[in-house]
Formats: sequence, C-alpha cells, structure tokens
Amino acid sequence: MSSRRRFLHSSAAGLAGLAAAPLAAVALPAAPFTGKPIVISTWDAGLNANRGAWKILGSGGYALDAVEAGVMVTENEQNCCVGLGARPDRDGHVTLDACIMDHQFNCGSVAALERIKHPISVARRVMERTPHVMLVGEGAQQFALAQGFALEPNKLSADAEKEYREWLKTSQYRPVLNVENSGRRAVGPAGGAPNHDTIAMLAMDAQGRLSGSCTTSGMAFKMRGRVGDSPIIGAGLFVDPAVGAAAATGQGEDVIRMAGAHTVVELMRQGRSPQAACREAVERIAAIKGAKAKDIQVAFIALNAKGEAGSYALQKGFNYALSTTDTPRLLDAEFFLK
Ligand code: SD4
Repeated sequence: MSSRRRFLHSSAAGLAGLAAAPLAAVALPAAPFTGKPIVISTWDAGLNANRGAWKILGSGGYALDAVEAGVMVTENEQNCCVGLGARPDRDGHVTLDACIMDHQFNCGSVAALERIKHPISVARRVMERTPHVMLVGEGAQQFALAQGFALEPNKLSADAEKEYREWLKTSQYRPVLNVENSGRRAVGPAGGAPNHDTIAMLAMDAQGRLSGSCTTSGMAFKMRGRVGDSPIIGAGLFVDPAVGAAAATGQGEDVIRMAGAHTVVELMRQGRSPQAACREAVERIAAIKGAKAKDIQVAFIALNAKGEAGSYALQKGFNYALSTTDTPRLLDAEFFLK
C-alpha cells in the first residue's frame, strides 16, 4: 500500500474508532442509589420550599409531586421574584415563567403567564394534558383557565407597587448582581430592588426517581415579552434519569446562550461530580462574557443519579437549600470570581 493510501486507511479506522468512543464513554455504571430521598433548591427561599417538598418525599412520595408542591410554597410567599407578588415588567405587568420535568423526559412549561397564582401547576398540566411542551402568554392563560385555575386580580402587591413607582422615576434597567451582594433581602419586606430569586428545585425520591421544577417572574422591570432561561427545558432545567438533573438561576440570557442545565447534565454524563459539572458550566459562561462576567450572576445546582448534590456560582453570594431529612440546611456555594 502506498504511504498515502496507508495514511487514509489508518485515518479512516481512527475516525471510526473516535466516532464509537463517545458512545462508550457516556455509558455510566449503574448508580448505587442509596434509597434516601434528597431535595435541593436555589437561594434561601429554598428552605421553606424544601420543607414543602419534604412533606411528600419524607413519606415515600413521588419526586414530581414534591418539586411541584415545594416551589408552590414560594409562589405563595410574598416574594420579589416568584409568583404574583413579584416585581412587574417595565410596563407594570407581572409575567411568570415556570417549567417542570420528570424522570421519563416528560416536560411542561409556561412563559409570560399573567394573573395565575401557580404557574408551576399550569406547567405540569401542559406536560400531562397537552401534546405540547410549552405554552406562552395569552394562550397559556387561556389553557390555565380552561383547566380550572382562577384568574387573579390584575394588581401589584404593595411591595412591588412601591418598587415599580421608584423604578419609574428613572426607568433605568440595571440588573442588580444578587440580593446577598447588595445586602437586601429577597423575601419579606422590600428594602430595595433585588433582581434575582428564582426558585429552582431538584429532587430524588425513595425509588430513585428524579424530577425538577423552576418558577420565576424573571428579571424585574424587564422588557414586555422578555422570557428568561427558567421556563426553557435545557436552559433553566434539565433532567436525564440515567445521569442526573440540573437547574440554573441568575441572568437568564447568559444561561440560554450556552444551554446551561443541559450542559451541566452532559458534563455529569462524562463523569464530573455535580459540583465539578456546575463549575465547568460557570467557567464556560465566564469565558464567553470575558470582562463583563463581573456584572452578572449565574449559578447552577445539580443532583446526580446516585443522589449526590452540588452547586457552583459565578459570584459570591449564592446559597442553596439542601434536605436529606425534614430539616433543610442552607449552604453557601463556591464561586468563580474571587
Ligand atoms: C431569568 N433566571 O428570568 C431568571 C432570573 C433568576 O434568580 O434566576 N433570578 O433570567
């Protein structure tokens, strides 16, 4: 064989080998699941949300029910950034985004939903009762009403009204890094204009079933019609039962552009621990943003199929709630920009 032909021959064989290799590499050994439920969720609002989820997980219930009930607790709270009490878009409308995903790749999502108290439950109905994954705006509201959800008054909460009036004085859109860095509280009496407090939750039940949920009002005073990462499967949330689950919080635009939650799950598939996978995804965002990385916050939480949890943030100040008993713990995430 001429040397050129030999080269082509061996390159083709090499390429064929390469093509086969990733398939072999992605097959994970069967996870030694411990049978102990676990739930993890974003920010300190996650403490109450985890308690809500644990009522179901702790008594042997289904992870999907737990992640729905858990974040409904936050949707019910007077919160800057989740549910109908949250801050509006720049035209004064509260528009809500949510999604949910189970252990069998079933998923449902709503975006820009108005005047419905529990967007997460509407997302679950989209998953269970329609042939679709995502409904938005007027159509999402129409579906919710047809499903028996109540149309709530078109009114801002007192806190949101106050914040909005304040914001209108300048109408400047300046995202605040995160509530902890700015020294303001996200839950409770409004003392400023915190911008980040999406609740995302990942859970594994006693049978090893993984599920995730995410619900938010998005960025405060956003453009009308703006949708962030939170209701987008693969960006704000992703669950692969063989590998694990991941969810995001922070500046949604920068999570969408690198398919955040899906990226974290794929990194776990390649063998990374949940924390290492979150870290690598954050590093990717930092590389994309360059010097502008310091102006945003993004954080991921992850749970693998063995029931191990991890998290990583771009900036200091992100915390998350973790429960393996009925008493949740609040943990500070490690972060990239020192
Ligand atoms: C968004 N990711 O709409 C959401 C906001 C958020 O904590 O996470 N806030 O971009």
